[in-house]
Amino acid sequence: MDLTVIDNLCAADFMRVEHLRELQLARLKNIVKHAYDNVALFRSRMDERGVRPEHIKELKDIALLPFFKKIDLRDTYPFGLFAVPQSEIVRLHASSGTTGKPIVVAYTKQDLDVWSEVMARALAGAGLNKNDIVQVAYGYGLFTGGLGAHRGVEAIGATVVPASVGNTQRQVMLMRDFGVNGICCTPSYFLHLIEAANAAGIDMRELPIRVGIFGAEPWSQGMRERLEEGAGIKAFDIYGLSEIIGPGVAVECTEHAGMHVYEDHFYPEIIDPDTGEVLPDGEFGELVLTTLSKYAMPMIRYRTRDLTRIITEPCKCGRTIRRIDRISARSDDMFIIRGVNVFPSQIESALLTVEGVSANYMIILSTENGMDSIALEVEINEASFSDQVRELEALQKRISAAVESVIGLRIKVKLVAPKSIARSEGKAKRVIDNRVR
Ligand code: DLL
Repeated sequence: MDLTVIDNLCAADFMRVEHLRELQLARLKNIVKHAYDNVALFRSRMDERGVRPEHIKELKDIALLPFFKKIDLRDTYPFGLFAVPQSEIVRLHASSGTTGKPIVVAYTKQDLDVWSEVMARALAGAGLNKNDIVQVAYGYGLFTGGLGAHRGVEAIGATVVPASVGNTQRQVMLMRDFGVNGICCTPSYFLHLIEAANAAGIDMRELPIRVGIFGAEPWSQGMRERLEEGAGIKAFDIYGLSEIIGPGVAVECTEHAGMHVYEDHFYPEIIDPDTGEVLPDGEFGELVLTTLSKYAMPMIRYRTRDLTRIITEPCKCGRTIRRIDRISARSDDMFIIRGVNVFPSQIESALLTVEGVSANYMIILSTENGMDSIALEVEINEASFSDQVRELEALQKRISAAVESVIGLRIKVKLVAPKSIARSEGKAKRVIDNRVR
């Protein structure tokens, strides 16, 4: 694919807003009819509400439609939400989740083309092109990260290195020997790659790598600074979920001021998670997504559990597709300690404002005297490790104060030796929950 083809591909990012809304409405009508005609659960939920596909006359009529949740995918496991015959399905993916059976998602050939298109737009928007070599270090397999990024790299005509996860030393060697310019992986894994490179005497800042496309887990501004400084790159936040397509639902442009949603394919709404009421652009709430052009398994008003807001101001880059803010948290990740709502991402943001700590940490929840209690284990870096006890105590206090200033709770902080917290290759595990239920 040459550069003019990529320009055409990205044209949808800059479409006149009236045209975009017309396109969204036409696609919405079409997909609602397709889902109604072919998915029993969708039809019965619409019938219960007395809503028919022809009632969708304007975009705001989307509010007439029922919501769907992860439990609906579990209840219809494995193929109950498929809207085309199996002969039309060319790919399955699955997300393991934390309990029980995985959820299964399906793609027609055309769905895969949509996925490649949005991933190509994402990578091109981050400044990658056919002259680049891009290492994909998201897991390949049932997880959508690896294969999703892979097809996007091919679609922009860049050279893909399908490294998948693991074998960290080899990843570093490939980056150096192949002169890799871009990498796609989780932010926590990239942190691990920087450490592994340093341990092998390689300074990533001296390698040709200049772009990282990081997602699949929440990460803070502090983490961004560490990754960008540690490797001499620009870091781009990419968001997605299996139920909608995989990576490529929304991504940052070079302004790094929120993620542009590919809303010609995925229609975003923000709702109040408690009442289900649709909130105006700009307000924080739960992101709800509708796939406008996915046929194997259309998702209508899917409640993601991810908390964010739609940014209303136009982006300096000129794209007309709206942006969402960094995903601040998943509503499921919240825990309540002594009556205070706490999200792991708040703890990371506070922690990484403190100098002398590494970005490797673990939150430990337990039960003490019948009450929920929280402790934070933080790895110190090599330089702080040799400090006097007095200095370490001062560091501990600084961390505790930084966290308290954000969450309003004093929590126990334990400093642990460098490299003592397990590194993850995919999504980082940040919380160990030992609470007695
Ligand atoms: O994580 C798809 C993906 C792969 C996205 C590679 C980006 C890059 P799932 O395993 O289904 O799919 O997990 C989806 O991960 O609902 C969010 O809670 C979280 N998530 C994904 N991207 C981000 C991000 C993939 N950039 C779930 N920031 C979503 C924060 C994210 N959370």
